[in-house]
Formats: sequence, structure tokens, C-alpha cells
Amino acid sequence: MFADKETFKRAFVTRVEALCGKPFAESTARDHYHVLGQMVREHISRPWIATNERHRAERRKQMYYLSIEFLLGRLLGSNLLNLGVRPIVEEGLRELGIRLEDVEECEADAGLGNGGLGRLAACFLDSLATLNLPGHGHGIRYKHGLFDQKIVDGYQVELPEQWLRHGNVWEIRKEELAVEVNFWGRVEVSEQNGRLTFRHVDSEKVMAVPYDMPVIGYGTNTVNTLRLWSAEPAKTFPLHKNVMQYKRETEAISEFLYPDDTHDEGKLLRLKQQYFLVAASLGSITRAHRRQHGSLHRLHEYVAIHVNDTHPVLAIPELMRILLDEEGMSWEEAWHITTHTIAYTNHTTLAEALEKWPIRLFQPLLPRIYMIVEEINERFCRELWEHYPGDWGRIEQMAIVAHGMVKMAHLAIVGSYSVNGVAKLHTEILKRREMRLFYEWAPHKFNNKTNGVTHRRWLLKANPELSALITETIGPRWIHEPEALIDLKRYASDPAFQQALAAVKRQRKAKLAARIYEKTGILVDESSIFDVQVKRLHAYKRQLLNVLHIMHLYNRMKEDPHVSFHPRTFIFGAKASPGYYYAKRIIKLIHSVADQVNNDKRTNEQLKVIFLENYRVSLAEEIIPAADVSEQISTASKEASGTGNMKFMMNGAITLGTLDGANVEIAEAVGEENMFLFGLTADEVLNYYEHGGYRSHEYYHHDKRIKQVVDQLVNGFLPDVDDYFEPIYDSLLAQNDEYFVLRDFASYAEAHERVEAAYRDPARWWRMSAINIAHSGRFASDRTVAEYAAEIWGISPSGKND
Ligand code: B1N
Repeated sequence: MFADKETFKRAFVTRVEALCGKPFAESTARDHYHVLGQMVREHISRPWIATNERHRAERRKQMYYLSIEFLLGRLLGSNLLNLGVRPIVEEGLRELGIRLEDVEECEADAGLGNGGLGRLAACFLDSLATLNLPGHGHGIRYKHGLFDQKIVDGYQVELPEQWLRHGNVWEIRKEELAVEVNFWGRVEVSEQNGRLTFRHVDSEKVMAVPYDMPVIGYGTNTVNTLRLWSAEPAKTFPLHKNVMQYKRETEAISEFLYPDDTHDEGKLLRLKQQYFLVAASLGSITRAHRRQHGSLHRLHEYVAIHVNDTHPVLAIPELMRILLDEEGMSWEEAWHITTHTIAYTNHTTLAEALEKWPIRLFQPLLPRIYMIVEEINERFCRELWEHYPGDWGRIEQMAIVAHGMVKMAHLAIVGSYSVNGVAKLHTEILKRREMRLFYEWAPHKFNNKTNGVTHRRWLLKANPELSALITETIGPRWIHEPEALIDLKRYASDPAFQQALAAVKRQRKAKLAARIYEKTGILVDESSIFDVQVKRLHAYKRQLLNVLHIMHLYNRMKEDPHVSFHPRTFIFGAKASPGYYYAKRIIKLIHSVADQVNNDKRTNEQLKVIFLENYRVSLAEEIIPAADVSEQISTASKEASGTGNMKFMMNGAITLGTLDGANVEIAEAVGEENMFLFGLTADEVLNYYEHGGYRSHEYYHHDKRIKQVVDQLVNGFLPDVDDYFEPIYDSLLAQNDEYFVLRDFASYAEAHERVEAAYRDPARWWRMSAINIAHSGRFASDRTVAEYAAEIWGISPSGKND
């Protein structure tokens, strides 16, 4: 089908007519998208089946990555790329008068995630398949992914996202593999042959129906599986309930993705989603294992289950339930198997993200699971008592169930064999602070796995222009071995290479400028510095610091008409969680400042502010290749890792950032002289939190620039907003500026001056850019996944590369 261009064209035209029931000439881009998708699916059906059979035959250890989010984005382009047929398809379509790009744009993003955590899961799947590793995903097939963002009058409005409206060519429904999930009801305890047995009775049953999606490796015959679960009413309806209500409540489980990033809602429906994912996944994993091995006694030798943050941590008591109640194992054996099967990643130390479930919610919904959690807790506390006799305080702090709450992170640490953070600094903070007591109790469990991103999507696919230049310069080895990008270092000072690099960036900036014009009607200067901050909106990420600095630049220009800047275009993209009112005010603030700045003839040649609505994976792929400056300006110690930082670096943008998360390791790799670092360090921030000593009003009073911009939030400088920005003003002064925005302002402004000076010196700038690209191979998810495979999962490659 994809053997050569002519074969492809014939197959394509025939299918368009067969599947769409109309002459080829009348077919639409959406028809083309569907047909191409079908063709890819057909093409990979054999290797997909073969991968599964190989795994069965080889009895190789498998890894299952459980995640409440998979932020996949569009799949057509990356599937074509990974199959190695993209050039044939692109050329073939061109000859038929079709632009592949237009076809790709018909695909809705699979936006089943909020941000970094969900996108990391998607990058890992790509690397697992490419490295021929037997690793698969389990998630929820939300009917509606993350909301669509519209901006009305500068305010965010949320609309339900509808990715399944036109169907999903990538999925296969497997009804015969459905798993029954039980909620509510009660536990009947009885004694049989001197052993207590537990039966969960009078439960409400929900059917979990799997939809499988192929995960295609790059240049290999491996096709792994992402299994997404959909909630449907069971065949037998509960007698005591209104049928319609039961149907509604059941379907609600996989209806919406919770729009919270690094924030815990504590809602019953969320707990239902979590248990639904876990029970369905474990039901399916243990069923497959039992069929192959007869029992679950050696499960841990053949299966690793990874829980992505605490959201799927009920996998621990659920596996215990299966081993105890279904397999009839002893507690000791079940616990041994569970704690040698489950591994856990922590993604944040923010207190508001730490999951705690009130017992009064947990126990009625999951009565048997709750019993098991209590037993785990009791045994754990007893062990602690032996370890730290008399140290009640410590035991109380470490307990899994305490003060009416189930603490999910504690359950995760106690019930798993590996606990990892997502960047060196983050892991150190976990060990020394947030999880110190657990680290002292079981230091061997703790390890670091610095995040990574797939260079196939974020460089090869998103930036073909730069990819071509890299391959021309150092050959194609980097595509399979991203660390080979380091060979670019030799060309970093080469004027010809620098010029080519500048030309590629210019091309992508022109393309983004056209897109900006199309979407906003604003013309931006393509030779200006594209300074970009795209990520979820959160106080700790400090979009506010960026905006205040823009206001300051504007003020300087107004005060001194002769001050000369290299023109700047500040580009933002950010969704705020619908209930996060402070974040929504910041979005409005960005728009108010943009209005002011963009419409002022005295400044708008040199300064533009753009907000691109509905930031998502596909938009990121347009923005990141066009960036000169990557804003990674979180309050040090708050961003566990960041992954946008890596995507920008890979595309030759230079980081303007704090020493936070993986920025620290980026700085280690490229050298501080190839970044623009500023601000407090994590130690300084943590010291302030611990010992006090920060008074934001001192910075307000002593720095005229700060006073001016902070006052402008509330003094009528920004029209038509009444007192809408007063809570922002108060957060900075009355509430003593929790995220050190004013504290870091001067340092940030000074860093921006260094950016400008460097940009005025092209030889220096493009050298810095090249060095960043050269060192980005270390931040490819292939490296990350290889580390997880070797050091946590104990899995090895199977299958072969082309
Ligand atoms: O996970 C990313 C990191 O790169 C980011 O620094 C980190 O902020 C992000 C509750 C989260 N941590 N926690 C979440 C998401 C959804 C939710 O409901 C928490 N996301 C992160 C990948 O490691």
C-alpha cells in the first residue's frame, strides 16, 4: 500500500471512492484524513498482532503504564513518520493536488491530559515502542478531553471538547475483553476452613470496555498497545435504582477529564474514575497473565505496573484484593507480589496537589478496598513501631490513614518497590524534605529519572526544516540516537552553519507570524525576538512576572522615546483550570496589557504581546520551532521538572529561566553561559519559606519600576476592568507575594537585558542556539525510558528494527 508513490496513489484513490461513496474529485480533506487513517491501521494490523503474539510466545516481562492522562495530540503525522512512509504519502498526495498538512489538520487532538504529566505519558509510549520494549499504556477513554478555550473580551470561556465527534480511526473497540468493576455495596465476611473470606456483595456494577490504540515505533516492527477504558452500563441493571439514573451515573465515569493540573479536587467522581481505571487495567492484566501462566504466583517476575503519580495508586489495594480474594493467597504472599510489581512516580511537591481522600467518601464507595487499605496501614504502623519504638510523632506523620483521611502518596510509597522523582533537584527535595521520613525508612526505594520528550514528534515532525539542516550537517544518526546531536557542537561557531540555522528559524517565525495574523489579525515583526511562554496557567509558573516585566518595558519606552530596543514579540498560550479564578485574572491581565501595548503607535513597532487561544499539543508544534527565547520562570523548587523547557531547547530556543526542575540539568549540560539564568535558587526559596524574612512591600517601595507596574494593576492604567486585578495586586502586597515575583523582578529584568545584548550579536546568539540543540539529546525520552526499563521495570527489547 505504501511501497512506492504510485502504489500509494492508486490505493488511496480507490479507497476514497469506496469508503466515501463519491467521486474522488468531490472528496474533502476530512475524507482524505479518514482514508489515510484507515490505510495506516490496515498497514500496521499485522505487526500489531505479531507484537502481541511475540510477547506471548517469548513470555517476556511486560510493563503497563497506568495513567489518568495521555495527552497524545494528533496521531496521523507521527504514525506516518514512525512508519517511514511520510515522504511517499506527502509526495503522492501532492501529485493528487492535496497538501498533507491540510489533511493532518482535520484530525482533532486527542487531548486526554492537562499538561506535562499527560504529555510525558504519551512521549514514553512513543519511546517504548521505538526501543522495542514491551510496555503498554492503560488510561481512560474520556468522551471529552481537556476543554476548548475561547477568549471573549480577554476572558477565558470553556467549551466542551469533542474529539470523538467524527469518530476515531485509531481505536478498536474490544467488547469481548470488557471487565466488570464494582462500586458501593458491602463486604460479607465468613470463615472457611479456619480462614476468613471476603465477599463484596450488593455492589453496583459498571462495565469497562477497552478501546485499543496502536502505538507505532519509529523504524521498527513493534506496535504496542494503548488501552483506553470506557464506562458503560452492565448487562444486569441494579434493581433498586432508576435505570436512567444508573445509565447516566455509569457513563459519567468516562465522560470528562478533570481540568486540574497540579491540583486535587477531592470529588467523588474523580475517585470513581481512579478506581475504574485501576480495576479495569488490573482485571485485564491479571486475566492475561493467568491465562498464560496458570496462576498469579509469579506475577512480579513477568509484569511491572507503573503508576503515574498517585492517581492510579489504588492499583496497590486492588492487586491485593485480586490476590487475596480471587486467588486465595496469604497476606504475606500477596504483599510480596504487590510490592514487587508496582512502581510509582511522583510529579509534584505542591501541597495542593497531594491527594487525600476522606474516609467517609472512600469507604462506602470501595468497601473491600478500604478494608485492605486499613490492613496495609495497620501492618505498616506496626512495622514502624518496631523500627522507631515510642516515636509516635513520626508514626502519625507517616501513617497512610490518619485524621479521617487516606493519604495516597503514603500508600504509593509503602506499596511499591520504586519511588522516583522527575528531575534531580525534584528528587533531592523529595528525599530531604517532602518525603524525608519515608526516605529514612526505605532509602533503597528512592531514585531519580529525569524527564524527557520524544525528539521524533518535537523535532523531526514539528520542525522538518531544522531536522533537514541537522542531518545535512552531521548525518542522520541523531534520529536513532538523539545523543549524537552533540556532533553539532563542532559547528556551533561555523558561520555557514549559523547562517543556515538563523534562516531556518526565520522561516518558522514567518510561518508562525502568518498563523498569528490569521488567528488574531495582528501583524508581528518577523525579525523581532520571539519570546515565548506557553504552559498551563499557574501562580507558581509566574506568567505574572513576565507580564509585569512587559509593562515595565512599555513604561520605559513611554518615558524615554529615544530608548532603543531590539523589537520583541511576547507570545503566550495558557489554559487556566475553570475554577482557578486567580489564574483567569492573569489571562485577562495579559489581554489588557496586550491591548494597551499593541495599540500604542509609539511603542508597537518594538513591542507586541500575543495570546494564542486554546493552547494544546498541535499548537505547541507550531509555536515551539519559532521561538527564540523559552520562558521557564517558575519559582525555584516549585516546578518538578518541566518538559516544555526540553522541547524549546531541542528547537534552538534559549532558556530564560530559574534554576528549577530540569532547568538545572539543562544548565549543567549547556553551561550557564548558554542560558539566561536569574532569580532565587531553590535553597533560598525554601529557606524563606522555612524561616521567613521576605517582605514584598520592601521591594515595592524600594524599586520604582516595581511600584509603577504594580500600581498600574489598580490605578486605571488598564481600562475597563474596574477592580478585576485587585486580587493580583493583593497577592503581591497584602499576601506577601508567595511566589517571589517582586523579589525576582530586578534579576529577571536584568536577564532580559542580557537576552537583548546577546541577540544583537548574531555570532554569539546562534552559537548559543546550536549548543542548546547539541545538548538536547540527553533530554530525549528514549534516554529516560531506557533508564526506567533497566533500573525500575526490568524489561528488555524484543523485536527488530528495519
Ligand atoms: O508533571 C510534569 C512535570 O514536568 C511538571 O513539572 C509537573 O508540574 C507535572 C494532578 C498533575 N505534576 N503534577 C501534575 C497533573 C494533573 C493532576 O490532576 C497533578 N502534573 C505535574 C511531568 O513530570
